[in-house]
Amino acid sequence: MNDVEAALDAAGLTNPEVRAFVKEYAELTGAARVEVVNASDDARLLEEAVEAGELERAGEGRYYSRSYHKDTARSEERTIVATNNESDRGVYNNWRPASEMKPMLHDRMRGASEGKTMYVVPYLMAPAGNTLAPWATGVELTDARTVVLHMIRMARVGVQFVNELDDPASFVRAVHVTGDLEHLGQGTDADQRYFVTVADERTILHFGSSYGGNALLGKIAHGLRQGAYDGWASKKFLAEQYMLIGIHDKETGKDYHICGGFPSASGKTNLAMMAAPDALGDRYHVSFYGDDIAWLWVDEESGRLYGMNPEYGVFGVAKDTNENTNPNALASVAEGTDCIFTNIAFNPSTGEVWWEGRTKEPPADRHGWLDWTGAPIADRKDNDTAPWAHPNSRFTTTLDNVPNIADDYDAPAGVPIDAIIFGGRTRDREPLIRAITDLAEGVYDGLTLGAEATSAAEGKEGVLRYDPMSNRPFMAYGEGDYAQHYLDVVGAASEQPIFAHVNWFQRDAEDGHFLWPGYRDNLRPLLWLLQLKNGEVKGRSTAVGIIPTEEELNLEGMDIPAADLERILSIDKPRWQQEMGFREEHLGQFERMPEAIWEAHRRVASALDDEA
Ligand code: GTP
Ligand code: SPV
Ligand code: MN
Repeated sequence: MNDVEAALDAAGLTNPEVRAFVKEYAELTGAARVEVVNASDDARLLEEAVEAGELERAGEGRYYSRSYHKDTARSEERTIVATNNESDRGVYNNWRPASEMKPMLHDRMRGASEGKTMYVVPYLMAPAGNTLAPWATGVELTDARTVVLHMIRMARVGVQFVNELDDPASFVRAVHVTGDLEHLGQGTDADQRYFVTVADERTILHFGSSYGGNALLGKIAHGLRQGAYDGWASKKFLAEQYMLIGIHDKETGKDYHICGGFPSASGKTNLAMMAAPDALGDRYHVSFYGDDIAWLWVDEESGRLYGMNPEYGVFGVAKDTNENTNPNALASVAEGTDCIFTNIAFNPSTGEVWWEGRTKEPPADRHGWLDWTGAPIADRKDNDTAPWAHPNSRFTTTLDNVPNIADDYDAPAGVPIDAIIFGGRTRDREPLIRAITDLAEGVYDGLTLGAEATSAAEGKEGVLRYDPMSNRPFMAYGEGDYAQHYLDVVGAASEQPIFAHVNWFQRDAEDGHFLWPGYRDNLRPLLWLLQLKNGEVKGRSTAVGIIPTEEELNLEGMDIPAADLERILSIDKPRWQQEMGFREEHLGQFERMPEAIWEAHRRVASALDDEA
């Protein structure tokens, strides 16, 4: 183990607490060697990964990786929040005692990295100098080089972040051990995987996957679960699965910032990368701050609610990304960006990539193409309709590759928040947008967000489930306590953000087509929301919020059938009344749900009954 000391010395990693942590887990996992990573190691590590066959070149400055075929998404039932206090048990956090989970994970990790390199990845989940930086520092230990390459893209990485800590012990200890992927019984009764955040010990122990949120521990495990727990324990902030955008109005010179939660694979990245529709582009510009995580706090100086994106990159869904839906996403993975694609279809002989929805039809010449499992497409039977790319296949690229990245995305201050929106994939009932001006009703609305399950998590597609604040898979403590903390943080702001519920996914009951074209046109309801907040439009009041009149919504340059428009701007009262019963059941599961939330529920229910 003297080699460990030597490696840490050579890398200039001086923090004694980090050194002790590295030594402890190098010993436990039996790793053959230790290597400290800085972002500047990226080019060399890419070369090594290509050499080792972990990545393939997909043209100039683009890379391709394939994950094990049973390791393609987060696994919610294998994900646990453990603490030393049972009152942290919630409905969704799969709470277990720390005293049970830590030894169990240590047993699984013991000797499991034998012969491998243990990479030491010090990271910061915040713009440097941000007021929440003390909660944002961590060290991920991982035995997978591709995980390191993803972490360099998704987080700010370098030894300076741990060497500079005021309190050398104040970093999140994150350990990722891949395990023997072919023998973990994924999805069976003998499943060996466990993804555990020991929240009150600020320790993350993930075993048995090298995919996405299971393995990039800065992102979901720290950025959401640990962040949420720390934000509550410190009473200082919220950590949410939110996108964060700026809207610049060139005519008035004003800047607005909107953040919002949509469940996994429900449109955050697409909204954040939005190019304004052609007809509105002369006046409005949308800038990207974040597409998956926002931390929110009240700024001491101004008293306003502020937000920032703790991440440094985008881990985006590939499916349906094309020139029409999301030109900025395509540009962010162009040649020369050093992006990494995972589990899409790949043609190693030409370096081309493809996924469902990239073009209307797959490449006509199937020669050389491999599907996401590596099987040649040309060998497929004619009636084989299996997708070429995995539905949860993704691209990973850094924020500075995103064409509409905000000028000040890296500034320590963060940005003031004007509006908070929630939206799920809901095929009926939810209108295009309904605005909510009352804090408790806004929080109530977030808590009753429902969506159809998506491919980002293992589960049944098309089944509606509640996903409070789009945080169901990331909930770190009890939902009632969470609701109270949300009310406290946002309620303390001097100027209240306006809330809204949006739905881009309402479908025609007969032929199933989307009633709203979505993507770039989603700017239109957001502009209406800002106008409403500014008192420039009035909307139409309903029991479930204020919705735009047809005249108020800017539809310039847009073609939408009148019947579809009418549907998405109306309230289906019987469906809503039925929904209120489901909500009562849903909220009733949670302990310590604040009375303010129940009052909001009763207000909406009785307003619905009163409505003509
Ligand atoms: P996570 O990274 O899993 O948290 O997902 P996300 O919320 O960022 O979702 P993303 O923007 O990647 O979109 C997921 C899928 O929804 C993609 O296949 C998109 O093409 C599709 N999508 C996004 N926005 C819209 C929209 O406005 N309308 C329709 N019909 N589909 C959309
Ligand atoms: C999500 O599933 O919400 C993601 C992808 O953002 S992952 O990082 O895998 O969790
Ligand atoms: Mn997400």
